[in-house]
Amino acid sequence: MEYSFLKINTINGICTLAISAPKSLNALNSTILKEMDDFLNHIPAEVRVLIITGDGDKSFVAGADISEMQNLNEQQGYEFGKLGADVFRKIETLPIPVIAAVNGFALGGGCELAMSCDIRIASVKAKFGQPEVGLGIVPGFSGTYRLTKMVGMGYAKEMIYTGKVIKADEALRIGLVNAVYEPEQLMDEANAMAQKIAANAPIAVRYAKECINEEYDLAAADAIAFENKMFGKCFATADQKEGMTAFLSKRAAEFKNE
Ligand code: CO8
Repeated sequence: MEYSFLKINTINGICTLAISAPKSLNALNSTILKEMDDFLNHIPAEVRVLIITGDGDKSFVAGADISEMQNLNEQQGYEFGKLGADVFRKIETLPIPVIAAVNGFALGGGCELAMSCDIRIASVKAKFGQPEVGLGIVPGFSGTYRLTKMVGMGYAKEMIYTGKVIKADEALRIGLVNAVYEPEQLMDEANAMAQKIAANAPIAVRYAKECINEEYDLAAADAIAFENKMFGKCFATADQKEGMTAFLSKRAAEFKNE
């Protein structure tokens, strides 16, 4: 599939996806969401980490496309919401880690996109918010769910009810992002983090992501049992033998994703 709104660049197993809709500050319309879905379905096996950012220097994603949503009826609104929610869930459960490099506005669906990624880092210019109630809708791409999990019910309710926009330092303070960098450093830092991840055993990283995601909504006993099962599965991989042999031999491990 040819992409009109996605810029993709893969170097040494690290793929960067930049959403590019300059006329609307990278707002997500249904074509972009379908392109993202297709892209996520066809990520090459050699990719170890995905970085998602916004094209240009002003916006990560300024939300879902308001002009597309303006005249939707209830059923169409449901379907548009589900399209975005399904794509974001695909990101959340992708078998590789996903880093959001938030370079500017991350509003509404943009904040929700960032929250579907495993890790968020931001430029000092980034701004986050869930302004949906000011448009007569609730956050529709799983924002009520993920923001509440991420920053706690009290702050999520304040952000969602007021629609207030917060700066990067406040996002850092409430735990919405892990780190804040100068704009020109952001992609270098995202790549450095991706390289650190990519140097580790790919199956172990994949299982760790699966553990964290699955265990999040489980009771303690079930969560611990799930991790125990995944821990055992690691010992069926060649990379576990390689990782431990390399350590004991005082050499660097050469993982083969096997
Ligand atoms: N949708 C469509 N167009 C947009 C959007 C958007 N979300 N955001 C910006 N644009 C367009 C503007 O209309 C403008 O177009 P034009 O040049 O043709 O007038 C262009 O981008 C540039 O924007 P501004 O002139 O407004 O730029 P400013 O620097 O003055 O302001 C802001 C930047 C603050 C980001 C401002 O554009 C803004 O407030 N945008 C809307 C932000 C917003 O409300 N986002 C949430 C949208 S709702 C949503 O995301 C719901 C997700 C769940 C959907 C569930 C489906 C049912």
